[in-house]
Amino acid sequence: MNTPAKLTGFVAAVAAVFGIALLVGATVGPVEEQTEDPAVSAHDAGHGEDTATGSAAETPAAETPAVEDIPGGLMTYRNGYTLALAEKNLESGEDRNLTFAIHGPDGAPVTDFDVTHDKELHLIAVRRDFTGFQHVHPVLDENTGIWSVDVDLTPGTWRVFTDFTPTGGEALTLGTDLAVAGEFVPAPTEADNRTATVDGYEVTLDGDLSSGGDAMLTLTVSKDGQPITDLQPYLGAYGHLVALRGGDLAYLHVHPDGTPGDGTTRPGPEVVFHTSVPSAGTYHLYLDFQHDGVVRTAAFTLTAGGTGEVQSGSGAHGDHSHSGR
Ligand SMILES: [Cu+2]
Repeated sequence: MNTPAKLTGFVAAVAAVFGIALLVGATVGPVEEQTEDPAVSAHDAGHGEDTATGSAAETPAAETPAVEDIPGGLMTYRNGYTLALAEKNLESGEDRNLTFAIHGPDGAPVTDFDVTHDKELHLIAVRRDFTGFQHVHPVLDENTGIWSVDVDLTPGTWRVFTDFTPTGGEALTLGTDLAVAGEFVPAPTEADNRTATVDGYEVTLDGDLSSGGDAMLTLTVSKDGQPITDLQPYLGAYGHLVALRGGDLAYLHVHPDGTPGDGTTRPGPEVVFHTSVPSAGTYHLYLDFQHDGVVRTAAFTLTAGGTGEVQSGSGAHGDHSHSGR
């Protein structure tokens, strides 16, 4: 047993790490005070091995820039969680089984999820030319962490989004590509479209998107010229809206205004949402609404004004796009 010598060596190692931390702090640390905290913890660390290891190891990690500003859906891996499809290819047509898992920070499939919008996980599949859309709710095998759901996809490349909150973690939207075999005919570029018709229902979209600003979007549902005033709740709201950016299919969070039964939110004909877009450009929006027991989807295309710049931390965005594949 040579504890004093061992401890001396350890303190030297901590001091070396501390020195590096100070250098890093001096180079990228935004304020002077930030170099003080590591100094205190590294100094204290000399008296106790366990806490020393943790403090020394965490000091450099604390300098890593955050990735919160990147829109959802662009990454397959984020915050330690990975979306893993069982197969990268799928046949076209009805009732094709899609199987996947969400791997957690420990590498194992996650089996505990919080319920958001009535479900533990929402799966949205969009063909990359925006001509196909599916919003389904896979079933989890709680023993294996394997999710499974039947989908109906046309030939082409699809983006698969999983929207979930791992228990004890933050809400995440992970995305990955899925190739569907068959004859693929790309859709022509679509102009802005604020009126959608589905199964005889007409849905109009009012409101504008603008880079960096909060937007209020009002969707109005009618059929045969008559406003629909008895929409049914779907996923805890009178509508569920998904917004995707053209080009990269960045997945934006959209919040419904009001909830059924709150005493003020009416079941149509208007359904109101709030969102904000990170840049100018084209956005594709999909509204799921329920009436007479059937969920239908209305699709829109909208161009957001603005400068075209990412609204905040543009330097960090550039850096992270490389690691975010
Ligand atoms: Cu859903």
